[in-house]
Amino acid sequence: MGVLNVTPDSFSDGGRWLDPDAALRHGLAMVADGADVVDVGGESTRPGAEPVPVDEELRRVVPVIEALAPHVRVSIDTRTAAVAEAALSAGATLVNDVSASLSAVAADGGAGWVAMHMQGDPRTMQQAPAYDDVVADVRRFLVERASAARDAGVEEVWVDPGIGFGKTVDHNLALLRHLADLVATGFPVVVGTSRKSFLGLLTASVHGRRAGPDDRLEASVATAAWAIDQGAAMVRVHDVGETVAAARLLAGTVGRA
Ligand code: HH2
Repeated sequence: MGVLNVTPDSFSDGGRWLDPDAALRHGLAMVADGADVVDVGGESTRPGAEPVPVDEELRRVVPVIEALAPHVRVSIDTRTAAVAEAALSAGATLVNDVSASLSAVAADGGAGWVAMHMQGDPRTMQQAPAYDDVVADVRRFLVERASAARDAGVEEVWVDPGIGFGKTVDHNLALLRHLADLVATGFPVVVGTSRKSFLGLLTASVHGRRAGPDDRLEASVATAAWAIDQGAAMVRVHDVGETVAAARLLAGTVGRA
């Protein structure tokens, strides 16, 4: 899943794809690089981000979805029902839902649904994240939401631990280390580590400085490869070509039976 943020303020690519033509070109480039899905988002959910008015979110994403949908499967990355509905009408077939609350929209529209775990909301989620047992708590939440969605008629339900959404570095690492627990639920798992700030902190111990978003490629690819190896069915990434190359390398060498 390639990330296409049509926003002025996303943490790593804010402002780069705000122009619809530039967004379309970048989406098609990710397809050429091997993306099976392009995830279009019109609202940043980085820590501290403020909500975007619905009209503005629609203005950003709908033209880009209409232009991309004939070429590739499109998912809509939103927390807002009206935006998810409009995106499905424009040609998206997957609702990527960081709020894990829009399953009814997916059911009504005959679309797939990604339920992601988030503690709190983007404005405040990194202030003091706390869990009894992060792996068990996230798993329980996702199985509850995913099972309810399936019972309500959503045929394609994915789960995502929500790396960086109300989690400390240790929480993120525990979720990655125990990804197999989530895979064992039987729901296909999506993982998004790409360029996230915990990678900057991890590489600080290697490089002696904290890496910025554009300097987290190796850590992004390494953690995506780890997720795939642990059984994730999809990884959400900015750097599609590099990630696909790494995944193919592993599948064709180490992973070959
Ligand atoms: N992460 C982000 C946004 N959407 N969706 C899923 N399913 N999983 C994720 O981990 C995930 C997500 C945040 O990353 P990004 O879109 O690059 O940044 P921003 O929220 O600033 O636009």
